[in-house]
Amino acid sequence: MTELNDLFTAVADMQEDTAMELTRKYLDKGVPAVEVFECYQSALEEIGRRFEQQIYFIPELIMSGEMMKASAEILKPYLADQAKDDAEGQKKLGRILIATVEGDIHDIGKNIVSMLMDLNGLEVKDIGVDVPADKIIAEARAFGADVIGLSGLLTLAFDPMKAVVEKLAEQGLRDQIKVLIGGGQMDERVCEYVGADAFVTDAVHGVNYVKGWLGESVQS
Ligand code: B12
Repeated sequence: MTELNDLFTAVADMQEDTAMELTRKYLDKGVPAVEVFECYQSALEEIGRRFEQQIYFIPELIMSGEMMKASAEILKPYLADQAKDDAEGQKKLGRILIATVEGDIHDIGKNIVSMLMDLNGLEVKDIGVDVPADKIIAEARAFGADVIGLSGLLTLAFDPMKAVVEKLAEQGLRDQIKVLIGGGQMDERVCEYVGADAFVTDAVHGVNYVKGWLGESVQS
């Protein structure tokens, strides 16, 4: 990833035009889209750190979101090409319902996860952001979901995630539906607290978990 240092700097320093130019340049040169994407993700982590240090404020967070969205548009066809070979000709592996939990409106990561799940042969229903637990469960039932994927970037997202798992259990659905939680703050302890089946901090591992659960071999 050393090669992508200039892209990292452009994103972290909010130089959107340079960032988009470099994104196109690296993709044209054949750098895998996943690597370019990972560079964005670490630059956004740096932006988050600068926000915590009060070097950046809300406008920068908003701008970083816009940059990530613009880059996702450029990356999408390349990511699609990479996943096409795997998924082509296969019937859908299973169904995943995806939502950002109540109180949290971050959706860039969630949208990327939805896109990657779809590209990898899953049937995806993405029901948006700030979704209450009851709605998530009702939608999962109606959709016949095998997996519920919950996104949350805020510490405040832990309790709403836990509520989904508890309500699934109350309704006797916990054994039928796997729960995968994702977001930068997720770790073993949060996973245990929430009662989820697994946690991830990036989309690619999320796809691998789901494929593993639904009978495909897991790759790292
Ligand atoms: C952009 C951004 C925003 C944008 C979001 C725009 C949008 N449409 O999403 C805006 C400006 C709206 C925003 C608002 C706020 N934000 Co904000 N935001 C960020 C920032 C800089 C980047 C997030 C991002 O998009 N990353 C890029 C994507 C690709 O990465 P990702 O989201 O982590 O997703 C990946 C993985 O986590 C995983 N994943 C995510 N979800 C899922 C789900 C599943 C099922 C799976 C499998 C995987 C998965 O896969 C994704 C792809 O690999 C982060 C910093 C950070 N490093 O996360 C802060 C951050 C999340 N925000 C933060 C805060 C505090 C806020 C605000 C409270 C600020 C305020 N005072 O108003 C509000 C909260 C609003 C709300 N109620 O939700 C804090 C949270 C701290 C905490 N402990 O709770 C962070 C960490 C910044 C910081 N370091 O302080 N924010």
